[in-house]
Formats: sequence, C-alpha cells, structure tokens
Amino acid sequence: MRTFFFFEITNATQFKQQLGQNIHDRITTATVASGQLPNAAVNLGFTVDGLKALGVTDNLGDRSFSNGQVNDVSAMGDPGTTNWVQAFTTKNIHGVFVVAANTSDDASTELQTLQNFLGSSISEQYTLQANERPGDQLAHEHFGFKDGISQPCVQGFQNCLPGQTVIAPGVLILGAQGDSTSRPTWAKGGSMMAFRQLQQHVPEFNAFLNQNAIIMPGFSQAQGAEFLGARMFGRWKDGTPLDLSPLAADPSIANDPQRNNNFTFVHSGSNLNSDQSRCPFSSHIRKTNPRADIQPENTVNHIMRSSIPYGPEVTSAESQGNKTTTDRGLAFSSYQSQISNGFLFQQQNWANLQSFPPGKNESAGFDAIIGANKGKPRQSFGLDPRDQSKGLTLPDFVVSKGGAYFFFPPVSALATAGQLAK
Ligand code: N7H
Repeated sequence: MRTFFFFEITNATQFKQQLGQNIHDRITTATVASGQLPNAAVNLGFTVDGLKALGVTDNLGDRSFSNGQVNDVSAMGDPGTTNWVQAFTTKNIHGVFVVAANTSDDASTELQTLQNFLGSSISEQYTLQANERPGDQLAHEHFGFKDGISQPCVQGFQNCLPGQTVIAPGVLILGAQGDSTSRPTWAKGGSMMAFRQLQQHVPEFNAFLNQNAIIMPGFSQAQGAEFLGARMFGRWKDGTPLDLSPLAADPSIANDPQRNNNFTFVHSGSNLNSDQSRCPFSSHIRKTNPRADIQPENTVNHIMRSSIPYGPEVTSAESQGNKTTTDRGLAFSSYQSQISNGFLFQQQNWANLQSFPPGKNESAGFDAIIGANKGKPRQSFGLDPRDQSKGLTLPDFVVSKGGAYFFFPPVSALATAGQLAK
C-alpha cells in the first residue's frame, strides 16, 4: 500500500532543522532508474511553492514544474478544475511524503513518526490512501487490466528485456547523461514526478463495453465486451499484447517477460500505416509508446511509471446500476527529468492529439483510455477491426481530479549540509 501525504510547510526553519537531523536518513534513495520500488520506504518531493517556502529560488530548468500543474489544465485536456481535489487548486501543497509499506499499520506508524519529528512545522493538506487490489486482481488496476508491464530501460543501469525502449539516464534523472538542460549542482541526481489522481468510472466502462461489444465469429457477448476493452488498451486484461495475440489472451505470452513486451506493431505483409487488425492506433499503449510508428524510434518522450490504484472495489449496487458512487481510480505517478518531455508530452501531444500516431491513412482520434477533450465526448477510431474507419464516441471513463508536480531531490540535498536542510 502507499500513502500520499501532501503538506504545507508552515515553519521553514524548524522544517529544515528536522529534515537535516531526523528526516533525511529515513528517505529511501531514489530507485527510479532501476525501475524497482522498495517494499517499505519513504520518498519526499517538493512543489515549486515548497522550494520557495524553504527559500530555494534556483531555476531547476523545468518550466511545467516552475508554473505548477494548475497552469497545465488546458494542455492536459482537463475541463477546468471543477473536478479537482480542492487542495490541488491552491498553492498550499508544498511537499509530499510517499510512504510505501506492506501493511496499513506499517504505513501509518512511519507517517506518524515523520509527523512527530516535524510537529507544527507542517500542516496536512490532503492524504490519499492507495492500495493494491485484492486476490487475483493484484497488480491489476480498477478496469481489471494488468499495469506496470512496459517501462523504458535505462542504459547502463539495467539489463534490458526484449521490446523495451533503451533511454539515456538523463531522460529520467536531472543532470545525468543525456540531460542537456542546465541544472543547479545540488539538484542533479533528482527527478521530477507528475502526480495525477485519475478517477475511473468502472461500472460505466463495463456497461459501455457490453453495449458496444465487438462480436467476432465464435465470440460470446462477454468475449465481445472483453475484446473491445482489450482493443482500447492494446493489451488483454492479463497483459497479453494484441499485437502478438489479437483475438485471445495468451497466458504463455503474458507471463513471459521475454515475450510480453517484444513487439513493434510491424508485421510482414501488413501495412503499418493502415492495418489496425491487430492493435488500434488509438489504443492506450500505442498512443503512449508508438514504437515503430515513429522512425527512428523515439527515445526522448518516455516516463517511468509507478502508479497504484486507490479506492474500494466496485460494489454490487454500483455494478447493477452501472453507476460509480464511490471515488476510485489510479494514483498515477510518473518520473522524468522534464515534465514537458514526459507526462505532459504524452498526454498533450500523443493521447489528446487526434492525428497521432503520424503518417496514418486514417486519423486515430483520442487515446481510448486517457485521451481528454476538456470534458466533451471523444472519438476514437479503429477500435472495431471489422470496420477500421468507424469512430466510437466515448464518454470520459477516466476523470482527472487534478494533481501536482514535484521535485524529488537526491538524498544529498536533504542531509544536514545539503541545499534544502541548510
Ligand atoms: Fe497507462 N492501467 O492501469 O490500466 N497503462 N494508464 N498512462 N501507460 C498502460 O504496459 C492506465 C496513463 C502509459 O510502453 C497499461 O504497463 C490507466 C497516463 C505508458 O507499451 C495499462 C490510466 C499516461 C504505458 C495502463 C493510465 C500513461 C502505459 C498497459 C488512467 C501518460 C506503456 C500495461 C486511469 C500520460 C506503454 C503496461 C508501452 C501502459 C493503465 C494513465 C502512460 C493497463 C487505467 C496519464 C507510457
């Protein structure tokens, strides 16, 4: 489980003192580059308002971070901030503790320890409790799809699996090889985090799949519904890529890390720019990682994702009424060295850009899962393999409740002699 504890710094002197003396050695070194998150760990990030509160006015070289996420409402396709969690619309969120633990008791004990040290130097603004889903839904998000399969591979840090895009460490880490932006020395080694609370309308999504089921020869109604969902994601619920197995999930592929990401959308005898019989151009995974749709392969606009579901399981009353009555969704978190090249780029220039991927005979329309049209219905094309030019008009199954951008400093900057604790 993971707790996101968003706070305001109300006494900078006391906060810095505690940071240097007691907090910094509780912070886990960023393991972003290895793609592995520890089981029980504390991470600490600051918004630009938080850095200002600490008297740090250095330009970190990321304009989105400096302006704050509220400034990107229109670029992200949000319909204003009416649906946003109120705290995210203010300038009072200065920092976040992300506490990851195996049990809620462990998480609350750790959070309590941090709060005891910091006392009245901080004030809680908002807390989001996020949990892995139970039983066989572990690692699956609320729509039921397995998440966290495809990540970029950081050159020099990891052994890459087949199909992973190899990126320079500087795509994720400030000042690392491949990051050409000028950064203050103390910030090098840190990373920018885009946090988004994305509500998911699960009963509505399931009802839509049922109503628009794509019944291929031999399919039942339920298989047709499942198929449309898979077409919208580009993977079956178990993670099998449609590009490798277009008509049915195949656990032997899904469970094999050597195979489950090893595809490019290219097939001999098939036209990359017109054939959507395997994976639609508008599917979530093709919009957010176009692979061979861009030549040479894009190695710049990548993110390391570390999202986790929040909110309870769907109740039977919600399923029966086809209506969401409780808040649930994805606590989306992505790491990158430049938000406008990472999260924001993917949302604005790929998911929301109807003509992306480029060079196609037919426009893709919006990313069928996260494409956002400021609250207005969105059209996605190519979802029905029997009529690939047909568009489907989709309501928002994912609704933004806002978020914030954070800088996660290197631990050295938090220690007594570091920039933030001084
Ligand atoms: Fe997505 N999901 O949890 O069901 N995502 N995502 N995402 N996403 C992916 O490969 C999901 C969101 C990316 O390399 C999978 O891990 C949901 C945003 C990228 O092939 C699944 C939401 C952004 C990839 C989901 C959501 C991205 C990716 C397939 C919102 C960026 C890798 C499994 C509620 C702006 C693509 C996997 C690749 C994959 C889910 C949001 C980006 C199942 C439900 C906002 C880069």
